[in-house]
Amino acid sequence: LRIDSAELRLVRLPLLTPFVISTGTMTEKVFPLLTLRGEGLEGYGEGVMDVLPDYLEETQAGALDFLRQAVLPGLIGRRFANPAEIAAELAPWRGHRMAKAMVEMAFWDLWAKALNQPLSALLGGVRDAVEVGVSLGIADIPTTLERVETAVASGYRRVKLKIKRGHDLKLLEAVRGRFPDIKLTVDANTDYRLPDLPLLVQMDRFGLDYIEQPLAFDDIHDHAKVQARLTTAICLDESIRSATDARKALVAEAARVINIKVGRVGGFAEARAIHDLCAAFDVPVWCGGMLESGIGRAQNIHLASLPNFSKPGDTSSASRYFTKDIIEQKLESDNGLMAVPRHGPGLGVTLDRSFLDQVTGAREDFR
Ligand code: OSB
Ligand code: MG
Repeated sequence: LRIDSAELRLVRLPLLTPFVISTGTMTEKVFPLLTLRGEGLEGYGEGVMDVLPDYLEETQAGALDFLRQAVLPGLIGRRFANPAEIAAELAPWRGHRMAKAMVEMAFWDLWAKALNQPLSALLGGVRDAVEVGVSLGIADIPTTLERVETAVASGYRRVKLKIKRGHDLKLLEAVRGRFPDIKLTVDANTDYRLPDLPLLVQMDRFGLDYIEQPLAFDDIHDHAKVQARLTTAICLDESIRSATDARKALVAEAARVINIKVGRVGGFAEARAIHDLCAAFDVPVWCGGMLESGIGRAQNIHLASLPNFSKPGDTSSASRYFTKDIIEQKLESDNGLMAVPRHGPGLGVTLDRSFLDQVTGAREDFR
């Protein structure tokens, strides 16, 4: 499969509701979108790095510079037989997993289209639809209760509440008090430290399915200390960038659940390796999200069709985030189930090109 050309866009989509987490507030989703072309087909990869390094270290400026200087010009005119050959090309470079994921994911899409297969089939997916929940940003307690009510009424399979220091136990009292039976989780996005252990222990009484990423983004060791003292499972997100990280976390018993974001870990092959490793440890995984547009959402849904994605993911209806998406299909959940998109092979979605042009800030071509 020969790569004939590549195109890199920076896209901006306004968010319907500002999304607040412990590290900051997002009012629009800004993301790089890579297109790889070959055999008359196109493959797409959406990047999950933020403008500034507030989730992990990668930034859009750094990622775009890396792709344009080190990666994309060298791919044009070359042949790659399968995704592993592309991954081998990217492997020597340090870090930049989110940027590498864009290239790897776009190639998987292109390759799947060349083979006329749905991406999920090539990844080893076993489901036509995946279970999803919602991730609710930080808001005052009455607003949060309303949002939980709406999510539960829509049939979402789990509610995840963003928390931070000073916005945790009271929130949980209120939500658990009103909704005693829902599957409930929290995500701290790294806001706590080991001395907060007594507070984290108090969360055990709320019957949470897991506590996501309480401690530092680059920590595994201290999470093991906390996990040993909690009955509630710890779920790692930011701390797991690779199958090697996952192995260390599993061996250390730092987590009993892992959130896999394909865009965070460098692509589908690494995501699948983490998935398989967790299955071997009897640790369930679920598919996280980064407020992606339709391309990133399609990437997530295909991945989440693999067997060990046994907890509901974060890929809720696109209409919760945007008035209009860059794809022609509507990715909407039905009673907490999101169908794997099958409007053609690969990612199974098609771009709304005129709208994409409207929301594209900058575009670069490599040929
Ligand atoms: O930690 O999972 C996270 C969004 C931005 C950055 C980090 C996270 C999130 C979410 C949103 O939780 C998930 C989604 O709705 O896509
Ligand atoms: Mg998270």
